[in-house]
Amino acid sequence: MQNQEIAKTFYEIADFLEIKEVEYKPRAYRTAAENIESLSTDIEDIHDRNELEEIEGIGESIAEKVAEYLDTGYLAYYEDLKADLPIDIEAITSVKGVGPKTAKKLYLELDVLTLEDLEHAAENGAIAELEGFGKASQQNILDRIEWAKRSQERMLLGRAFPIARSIETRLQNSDAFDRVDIVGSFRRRRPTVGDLDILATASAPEVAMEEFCTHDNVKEVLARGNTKSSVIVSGGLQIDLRIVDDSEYGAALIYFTGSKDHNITLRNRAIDHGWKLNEYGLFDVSDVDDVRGGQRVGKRIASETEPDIYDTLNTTWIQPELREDTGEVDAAAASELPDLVERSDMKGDLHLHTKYSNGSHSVREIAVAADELGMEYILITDYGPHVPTPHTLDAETFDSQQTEIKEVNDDADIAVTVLQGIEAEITDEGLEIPEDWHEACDLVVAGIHSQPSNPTEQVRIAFHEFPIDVFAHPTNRLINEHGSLDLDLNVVMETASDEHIAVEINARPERLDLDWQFIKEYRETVHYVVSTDSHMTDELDNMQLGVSQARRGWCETDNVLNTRSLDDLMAFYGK
Ligand code: DGT
Ligand code: CA
Ligand code: CA
Repeated sequence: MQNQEIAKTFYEIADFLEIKEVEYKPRAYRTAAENIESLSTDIEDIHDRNELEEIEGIGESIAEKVAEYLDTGYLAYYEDLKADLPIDIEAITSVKGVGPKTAKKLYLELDVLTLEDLEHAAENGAIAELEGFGKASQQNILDRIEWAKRSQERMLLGRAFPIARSIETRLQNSDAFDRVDIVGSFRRRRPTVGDLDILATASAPEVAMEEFCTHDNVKEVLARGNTKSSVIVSGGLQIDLRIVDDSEYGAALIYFTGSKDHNITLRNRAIDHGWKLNEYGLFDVSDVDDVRGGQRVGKRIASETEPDIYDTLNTTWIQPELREDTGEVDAAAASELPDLVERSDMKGDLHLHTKYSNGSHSVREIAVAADELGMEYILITDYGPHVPTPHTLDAETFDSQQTEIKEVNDDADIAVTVLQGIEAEITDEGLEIPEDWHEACDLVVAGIHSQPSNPTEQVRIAFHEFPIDVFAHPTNRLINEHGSLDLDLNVVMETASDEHIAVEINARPERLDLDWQFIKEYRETVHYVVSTDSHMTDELDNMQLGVSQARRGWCETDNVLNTRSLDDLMAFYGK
């Protein structure tokens, strides 16, 4: 899986071309990078099928570059650009406000090659001295550098997903491996992962390790042994592989799934029984003088499977998404764990963009794709006026969209029901959309895409005075880019509840907004919807990411409105 690596290379090419003031091409490479980054399929498979040019935004010339990279592991065009300007452009421009041209200037004047160089230059005051910069922009860089560093250290779950799946499938299909599971934060579906942890069994561990460490995708081997190895794969992600004994697999699964705090709570539960729990098993150490005398001291009472261990500890098995030490062990002991919502419960998607705003596909294309995923209904929500983007609907495009939706609904070959909606901006004036749009829309989704000075009040008033059905990406955070709106969520959630407005769990990898901790906190107060906010058909599959966050927030089917049939959904809204 080299999707991320290629996307990153194309982002860099776009930056280098922008520095050279080449016209049009930077945009083309950036679009290609965005589309490749969001692909859920392995780009190598697409190349093998000779279908690179069928990827949205990829024409002949860019397809050739992808092919060259995949075939040779090298892209001459990129290497030439990089030789001219040997800077870590991707890292430096990941600092918000530092564009490619600024990066070039910082290189020429201050020899800034890396993010670390940039941080030093800002800390020692050199940037403020530069013409056109000053103290304020230097401080701005310092403030933003933490976000940039984080984005270098933790990969979005949605970006790690295809990489993880591809490695998992490869190892599962290999004769050298028996059992294979991805554990760690990935298994718990944290919104970002520091690395991927893989647990496996193998009859000949040396052979399995050899295969793992020498695969084409491995860029660097950090450590290599017979039971544990760490490598960096294409795209920069670290993968830790541990091979354990089959008889201890359950204990290792629990240990390496974490979280660390969940493990500590479990271990304390074991200690209360006079037992010892570690990565090798659950041991009765009541007859043992020194429990520190070894890892496998005492009498082994459970270790083969996770349920064995949880059962013996007198709790039910705990879903990995819940293992964050927020009360799940006590709930499991009382048999009161939630019956978590599942991907297969989802009947609709209530936030989708088409070509009428900045999506890549038509209403029909989105409908066909949603149909294939088995959705019962979808809500098309292109941007209304005042969303800060050039791609908003106007009277004419709104009408055309309405016509197209009707055509698709009349097409007997497409089973999914397409609803007309809108993603409206909440401004100081509330929702500034034409009166007749309200009538035409089946449901209205509203959100904030700017930085108002008092968002809580703005939201509260809009909720009271305008017919809003779903509050989109409530905090407007972008993981690894910027933080949340300064919202009083208590007020927002109470008002949403009073006004019968559902709160969105946005499934885009960089949003996953509302955050799971708040989902859990407010699940008794509001109804949620999980929506993909897709801008292309490939993104519809992000539903699983959104659902995983609802699960981390302890949501059951009842907590999530779009698990309901269309009739029941509309009944909720009194429509
Ligand atoms: P990450 O990689 O930062 O996204 O988060 P994790 O949770 O995957 O953490 P990682 O990769 O350092 O370790 C994987 C699991 O191994 C972790 O979830 C729990 C377990 N583990 C690691 N170190 C410790 C430790 O010192 N104590 C305990 N109890 N468990 C640990
Ligand atoms: Ca990890
Ligand atoms: Ca790890």
